[in-house]
Amino acid sequence: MSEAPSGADLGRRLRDGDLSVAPAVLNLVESRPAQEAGEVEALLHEVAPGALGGEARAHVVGVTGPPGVGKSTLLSELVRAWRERQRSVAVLAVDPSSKRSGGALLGDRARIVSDPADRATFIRSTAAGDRLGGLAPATRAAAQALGAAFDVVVIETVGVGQSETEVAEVADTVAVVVQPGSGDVLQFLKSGIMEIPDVLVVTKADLGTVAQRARRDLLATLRSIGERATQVVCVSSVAPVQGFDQLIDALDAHRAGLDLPARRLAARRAGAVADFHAEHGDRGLRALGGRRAALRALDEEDPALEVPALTRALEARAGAT
Ligand SMILES: Nc1nc2c(ncn2[C@@H]2O[C@H](COP(=O)(O)OP(=O)(O)OP(=O)(O)O)[C@@H](O)[C@H]2O)c(=O)[nH]1
Ligand SMILES: [Mg+2]
Repeated sequence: MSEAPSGADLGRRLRDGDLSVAPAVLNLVESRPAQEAGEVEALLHEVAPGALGGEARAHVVGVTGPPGVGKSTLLSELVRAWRERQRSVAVLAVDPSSKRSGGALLGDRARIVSDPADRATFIRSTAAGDRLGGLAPATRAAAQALGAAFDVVVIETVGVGQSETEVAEVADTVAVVVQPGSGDVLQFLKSGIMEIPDVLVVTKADLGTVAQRARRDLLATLRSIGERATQVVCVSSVAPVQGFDQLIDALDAHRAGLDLPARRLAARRAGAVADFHAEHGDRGLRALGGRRAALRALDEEDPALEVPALTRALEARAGAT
């Protein structure tokens, strides 16, 4: 048996565009023993902006929405549409099933389907973090690492209301998937419970005019709260499949309008605070003066630092106060 490649080795290979290391990268970031933490840090160091000479190439897309809305079916089609455009795609699906109470929907649940022989597609499910709607630290690390090699990295999470907030910390673009005729998203948007998504996707357009009506209602609501930038796209993920060109255009348009370095820097800082919180709890965060103070403190750190180095900077501060 050959030894597992080191974190630095994996990072260098990602930097060279080697997509075949994706499974090994996931195994490393999901590994439990604490001695692997140094390896994860070495991996992330190799794919930090300092080593890459700029931000990672990938478009990091968050896809979120309530259970059963059709996210996985949509992603099967979206991955296919991206691959037709010669873009390599990694999907990190966050599986909350251990937390799900009802389970009635599970029987109806679709898997993301992809061509197993295609080396430029990588799909992996990981367990959700401990915090409600939380992204596991492994998912954040995997997104950062794979972003150095893949053209698109998708993070799929279940939920609506809170979950897009955490996804928004990591992703360049957040797409929220909604069911036609579901009024709750309208209410969430109006009441401010929900952060405004970058793209809204109405699924199951094959079911008829109800999808177009949902799109008009969502657009009217967005206008009424002064949000004109969010695009609303209708798709059908089952035959006749439709809407995926428009969806890709909407995602690309959002990415093209981004201040990417600013968004990525904010993502790394939020990731460091999340990792610090996971490790040291509410008490640790209080020692730093709370979440906002922790984020402000990171303003003083080198913008090119990778997440584990930022987390250590927070730990040093917490120890010093
Ligand atoms: N008619 C129609 N059915 C769809 C469409 N997309 C998904 N479905 C169906 O909706 C059900 C749920 O789809 P999933 O893709 O599993 O939904 P999900 O959001 O991933 O669900 P969870 O992973 O459980 O949160 C399945 O039976 C799909 O076949 C669509 O565009 N049209
Ligand atoms: Mg699913």
